[in-house]
Amino acid sequence: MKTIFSPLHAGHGGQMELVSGQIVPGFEKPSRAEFIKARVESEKLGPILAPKEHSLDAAKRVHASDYIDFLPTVWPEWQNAGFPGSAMAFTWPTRGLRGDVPPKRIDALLGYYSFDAGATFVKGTWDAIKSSYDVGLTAAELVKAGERAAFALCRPPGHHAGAAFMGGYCFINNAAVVAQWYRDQGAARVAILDVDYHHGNGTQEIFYERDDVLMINLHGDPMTEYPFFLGHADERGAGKGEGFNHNYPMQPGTAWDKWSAALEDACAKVAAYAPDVVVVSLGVDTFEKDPISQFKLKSSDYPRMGERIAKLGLPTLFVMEGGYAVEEIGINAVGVLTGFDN
Ligand code: Q9C
Ligand code: ZN
Repeated sequence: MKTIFSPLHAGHGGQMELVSGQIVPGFEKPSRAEFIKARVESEKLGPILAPKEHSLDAAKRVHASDYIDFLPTVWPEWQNAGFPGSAMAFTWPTRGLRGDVPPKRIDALLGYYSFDAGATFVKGTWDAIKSSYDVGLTAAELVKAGERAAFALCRPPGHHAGAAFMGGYCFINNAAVVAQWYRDQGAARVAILDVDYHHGNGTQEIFYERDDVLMINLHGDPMTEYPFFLGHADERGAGKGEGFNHNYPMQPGTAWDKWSAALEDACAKVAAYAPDVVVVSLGVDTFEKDPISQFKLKSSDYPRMGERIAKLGLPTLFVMEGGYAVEEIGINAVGVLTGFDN
């Protein structure tokens, strides 16, 4: 299959993040995408193509317009304010505070438009976000034009970003953007299968009241795993969307036997839904050696994941999400894709 990749992701680098009370170098770093690209090449997965530029209209179909307009202003405003370091939120409008009045300071606005301190900006961040969005849409166009599958090598990832907030290394929700784009291009139904270790809270929020986009999430139980505040099994959709959201929270230590049983159930639901296209939020932080995750999948499990998804027999767009064991991230992510292609 073809891969879409942009070198502009690399400008989003050198961030710091808050872990266990310490500020440490960010896990979501540029080498992630470079290792995946190198593996696409060495495995001869297929051609690697540059993205086409797109307007932000497709982003505004799933995100609030003011949120999308805010993102390119962050780094210039942070610089105007004279703040040192990366642009990072520190105050959030939680229960009991006003979440409806945007303040007039850039550091406060970062809190208004986020749910954690995990989506930070440096000089090249906006260009990387925009390139990741272009990568997603360009890959989506390949599948619309008749390719059986395509790989959007997105960085930064997207699935924690909601309609009007960033967080968890995510800014624009690339998977949600392409799912909505397929609907707008005439697809009757789209299924999103999120296999990242973390619950795709942003994607769930965006489609929670809709029956035209099926959302299925396999992830660490939010009782003990990030993002903590969404992703329980009783979240099944609302209104028209009731019954079109499915969560499979799993315990720390989950290995392929249990994980693949959840995938089997998920695939049965996707097949029953009979979507025109499947969008896979492809995170490989389920890997046993992932430095921030607690599942125990092995490198040999990823091709089996790809094979099972291929068995659906549906046009499929893979959108890169998480995975932080950088030495093995290419082996694991591309393992899913070669497993799909075989
Ligand atoms: N102790 C994605 O995989 N918290 N985002 C890390 C480390 C944030 C993960 C804490 C994890 C975000 C796209
Ligand atoms: Zn993740």
